[in-house]
Amino acid sequence: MAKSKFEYVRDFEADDTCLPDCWIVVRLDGRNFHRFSEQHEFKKPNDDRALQLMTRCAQTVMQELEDIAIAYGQSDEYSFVFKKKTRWFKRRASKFMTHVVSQFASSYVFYWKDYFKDQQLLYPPGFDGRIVLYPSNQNLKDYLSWRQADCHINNLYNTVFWMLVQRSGLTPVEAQDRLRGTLAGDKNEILFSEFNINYNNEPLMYRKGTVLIWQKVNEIITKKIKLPKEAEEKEVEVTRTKTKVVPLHCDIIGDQFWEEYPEILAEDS
Ligand code: DGT
Ligand code: MG
Ligand code: MG
Ligand code: MG
Ligand code: MG
Repeated sequence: MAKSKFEYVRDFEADDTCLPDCWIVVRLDGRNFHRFSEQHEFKKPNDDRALQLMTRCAQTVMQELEDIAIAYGQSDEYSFVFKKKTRWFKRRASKFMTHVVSQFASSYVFYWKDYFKDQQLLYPPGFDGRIVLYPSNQNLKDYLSWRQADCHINNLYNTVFWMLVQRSGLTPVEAQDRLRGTLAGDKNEILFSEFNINYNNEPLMYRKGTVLIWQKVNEIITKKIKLPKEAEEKEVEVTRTKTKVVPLHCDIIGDQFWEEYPEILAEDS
């Protein structure tokens, strides 16, 4: 094919191929969700609608894009882990990042009303994205552990903070002062002795965030078939095995999760 004299401008494009054999992680995060959550009256500290909408968007990303082995989300962020051996878009970093973030953002608007019902979406939300490569399985597990530990630390803090504000009538500054320098044990103790809350009984989705993995599920569907010798169509039940994106709210820091789902880190992924 004949090339135009302008063709040379292509050479100005930077090569952003991701290193081979590394896990490719894309993490996105809501832009200024401090304001967004206030304006849309998110329940504090955790709004089920908001968290479930985030997960719905992440499921869409996993279903629409290729080669995502696992995703992890909490608060206004989600991380997507692409398989080590993926050849999707020749491993170009910009393709991974922009496809993940744009698919997620459009899904957020598209599915908004399914979760927020009468609460109008007041302005178009945005998300930032970053990409990080992890060469070993241990690095990847440590990355995901880091995000889940972050979820735990923030959620414990926020749970006590909002109890002090909403139930004890402290101002946000007073609550902040009260919690300054406290350790996890102290916060658990405040929750228990002052509010009769055992932190371990708080919903798992709040404490652990959401893990998305692929799982085979059996579906029973009814099919209409026409037998050659019979005039009428007959309904029969057939079982189909489908691979679906399933949300879990479990610990991913310990070994148990990885032993239960060895296929996630399998060599050929
Ligand atoms: P950024 O990410 O630098 O653009 O700024 P923000 O404001 O998004 O900051 P970030 O991502 O560190 O913190 C997430 C914010 O989102 C934080 O202010 C709390 C809010 N948020 C996330 N999930 C919930 C929720 O379920 N309920 C409420 N009330 N707020 C939430
Ligand atoms: Mg931030
Ligand atoms: Mg944010
Ligand atoms: Mg965030
Ligand atoms: Mg195009």
